Amino acid sequence: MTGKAPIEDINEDATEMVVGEPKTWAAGVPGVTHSMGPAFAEMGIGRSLKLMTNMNQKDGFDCMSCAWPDPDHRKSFEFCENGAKAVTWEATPVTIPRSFWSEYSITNLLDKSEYWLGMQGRLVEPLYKPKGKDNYQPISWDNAFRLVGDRLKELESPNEATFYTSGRTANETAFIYQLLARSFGTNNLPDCSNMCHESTGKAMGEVIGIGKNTIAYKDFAKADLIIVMGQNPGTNHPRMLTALEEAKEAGAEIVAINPLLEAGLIRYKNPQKVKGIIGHGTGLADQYLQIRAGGDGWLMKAISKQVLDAEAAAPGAVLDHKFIDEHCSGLEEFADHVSGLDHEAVLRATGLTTAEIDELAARYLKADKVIITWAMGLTQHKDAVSIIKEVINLLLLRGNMGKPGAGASPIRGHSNVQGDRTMGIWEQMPPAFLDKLQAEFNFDPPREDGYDVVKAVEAMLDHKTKVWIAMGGNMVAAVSDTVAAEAGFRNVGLNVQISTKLNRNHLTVGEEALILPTMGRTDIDVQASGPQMVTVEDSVCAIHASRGKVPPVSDNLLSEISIVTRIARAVFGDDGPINWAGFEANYDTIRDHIEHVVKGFDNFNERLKRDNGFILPHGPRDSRTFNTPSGKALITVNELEYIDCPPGRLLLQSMRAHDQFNTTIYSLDDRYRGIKKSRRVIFVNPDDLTQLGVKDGQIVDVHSEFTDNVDRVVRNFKVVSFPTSRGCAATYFPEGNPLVPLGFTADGSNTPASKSVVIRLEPVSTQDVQEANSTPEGLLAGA
Ligand SMILES: Nc1nc2c(c(=O)[nH]1)N[C@H]1C(S)=C(S)[C@@H](COP(=O)(O)OP(=O)(O)OC[C@H]3O[C@@H](n4cnc5c(=O)[nH]c(N)nc54)[C@H](O)[C@@H]3O)O[C@H]1N2
Ligand SMILES: Nc1nc2c(c(=O)[nH]1)N[C@H]1C(S)=C(S)[C@@H](COP(=O)(O)OP(=O)(O)OC[C@H]3O[C@@H](n4cnc5c(=O)[nH]c(N)nc54)[C@H](O)[C@@H]3O)O[C@H]1N2
Ligand SMILES: [Mo]
Repeated sequence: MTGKAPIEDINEDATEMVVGEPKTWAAGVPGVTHSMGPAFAEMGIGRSLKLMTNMNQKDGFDCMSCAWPDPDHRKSFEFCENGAKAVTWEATPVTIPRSFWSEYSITNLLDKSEYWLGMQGRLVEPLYKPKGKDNYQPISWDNAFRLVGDRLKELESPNEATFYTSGRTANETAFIYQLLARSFGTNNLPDCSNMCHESTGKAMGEVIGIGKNTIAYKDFAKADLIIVMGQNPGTNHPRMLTALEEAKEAGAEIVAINPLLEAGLIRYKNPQKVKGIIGHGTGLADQYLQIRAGGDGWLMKAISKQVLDAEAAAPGAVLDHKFIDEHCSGLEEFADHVSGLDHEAVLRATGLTTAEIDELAARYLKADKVIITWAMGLTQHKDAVSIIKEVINLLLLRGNMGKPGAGASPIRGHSNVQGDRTMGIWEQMPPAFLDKLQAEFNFDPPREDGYDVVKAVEAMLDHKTKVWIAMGGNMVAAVSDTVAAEAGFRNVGLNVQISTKLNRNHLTVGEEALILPTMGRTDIDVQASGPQMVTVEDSVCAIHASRGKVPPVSDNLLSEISIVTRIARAVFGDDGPINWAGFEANYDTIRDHIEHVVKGFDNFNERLKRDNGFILPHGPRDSRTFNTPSGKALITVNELEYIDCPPGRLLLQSMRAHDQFNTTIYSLDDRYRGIKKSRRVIFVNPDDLTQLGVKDGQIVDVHSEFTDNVDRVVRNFKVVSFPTSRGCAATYFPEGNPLVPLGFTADGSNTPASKSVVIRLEPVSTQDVQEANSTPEGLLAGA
């Protein structure tokens, strides 16, 4: 099916915004109706039900909306509102007609919003933008692959090519994609994880030897205390609310730490229960700490100090001495360091009161089993790596690791971002992995580190990148410093995007560009040996199968694996040592290689067929073993940053609205925060508004302030008075990205520090806004 009524672009006008009261609970009946209504309307009832009843089921497909794990006992509907949106967006039968590409030039399309681009329907034919032309035009698959092969073979150095990955990519695809890059000769494998949980991987990798969740799903129901930090599960991991509800019913306390009051953390109405449909639902947070952004490391340190003080008062009764003696190092230095912690500095950095901090310490000391979960509210700060190390310190002191109901629980974002890493998507894979790759495939993998996301943009700006290949994603919109990123992408010789839907990255291109349309997770994938499945790894290291359930919208679509293998054959031919054609014909052959190269995948195919999946081994979780140089978990001393905000300035974070998936915008609304009809919003505490002399509802330009003195600005945002902590403001990403300088990244992980940006607001007159709005603007064109 091609086309339905033309999609009107949405008006990116902050003056159109409708602001209501923020909600104090999440999900419930509106959650269900919000999810099913659009699905039925867009896909028809048959296709919708087929998809919804197969989502996250054992023989179904894995939801692509987030990496939340599945419970052992799955319900017949195991999905949330936002999962339904993601599936509907992907499995829409609407396709982009061929006439579209002559009708719209790239320059025209740059004026359209991400919403409009994504709503045009599925990409169904390969497209080529030749040198000197401003339009994409259809190209055959054969010619497309020949072109990519030729351009790669013409390079002077393999490092002139970069291979980006977005975290939806399945394990099998990721494995052969990194194999393609490395056998070509480069470690330039940036991925969305560089912008996401890289700080987590770096911190946990250093101190406990592995960057992944130390708990299993069932541990939630066994915990005494669950601390949810820097995470908005009501929007980004809605099924987590069910796990929290179950934990609560089993007696756990829940503490939320977040500058914003987030509806999903306050109260939950489970749409799958009668009680959720009528009545008040479950109150979730027993304590809600509205922390100053970036203050979490200070808070953790302050709680650790209280733990150590309690131990001093009752020696032997507070710390888990057995665990620390056997498994940890660094306690003495840490105790010494923390004893000098300046309480006033803690209050200033956290914005909390002594009473609030004491209450959390009392909860922590009372609990035998504690889980701390976190996401982007911790990872995207300048000293994110230190903040996360402080979380681990606190857990280690009382042995909250490698026992039931306790542990560190970073909740991943993209549905397979964790699996992609396991498969070798990383610009700095360790030598042990490269050695195995060398032994299995008989070539010398490059050993020097490649580009991460930020370095990839810098390389583009320096004209060092001739070929860019992206397995999904929309990096130009996802990365910081939009203006610099767009300039970088225009320097690339050939930009190849393997995608399901149109986005901004297809339009910010240099001389030549290709769009290679591909199947999504929902699509049935049949190859020479029959129907195929792929696998993914969720946040708790569970590997499971995913099988598409609906026929692809066009016979012309290729699977991601077909595309990768055919690019490889265009480069290496068919006589090389790697049997790329065999990979395409039967994905089991890829899994056989994974089994030989990646630890934990023994009998991969067999276990998959027998049990539909398995849990990967994990030293700290399974046996309290730590793969660090000393074999111990490290309790570490970290100097923490205090982000100073001069008078008249605010500390800005950028986060997701309820109706978006990263750079994909489903609508302009953010229901739980009471925002409708525009995303150009900046949330500010009412007392700060009074102090700044800015009115609720005022239209402002937002300028960020950095020492490089470049004026980075986004224009015409509406100020909304909101319950966020004092001195802090919030806006949405990607709209906020132009404010973050490319070089402003977390120490140690190089993740854009998009959640601690110092800004000032400059009111503009409504007349100026109207004039500005009469010129068409793309979603990101406010910069
Ligand atoms: N529907 C939907 N689901 C998604 C996504 C999506 O876009 N839409 N994206 C997926 C991806 S890739 C990811 S990584 C995850 C992201 O999941 P989240 O991390 O929940 O995403 P954000 O919207 O960035 O929310 C960050 C939260 O941290 C808080 N925060 C900000 N700064 C601080 C701080 O300094 N301290 C503390 N304690 N809190 C802070 C914010 O107020 C906000 O509540 O979600 C995944 N799931
Ligand atoms: N300021 C700020 N910036 C941020 C963040 C933030 O919180 N604040 N969060 C960061 C985070 S956590 C992340 S993960 C990144 C996200 O960065 P990316 O992963 O690069 O971005 P997405 O928006 O998830 O990518 C969406 C595109 O993927 C393509 N796609 C969708 N499904 C498929 C598929 O099945 N196969 C293929 N091949 N393509 C597909 C579609 O074309 C779609 O337009 O953004 C980061 N940027
Ligand atoms: Mo993410």
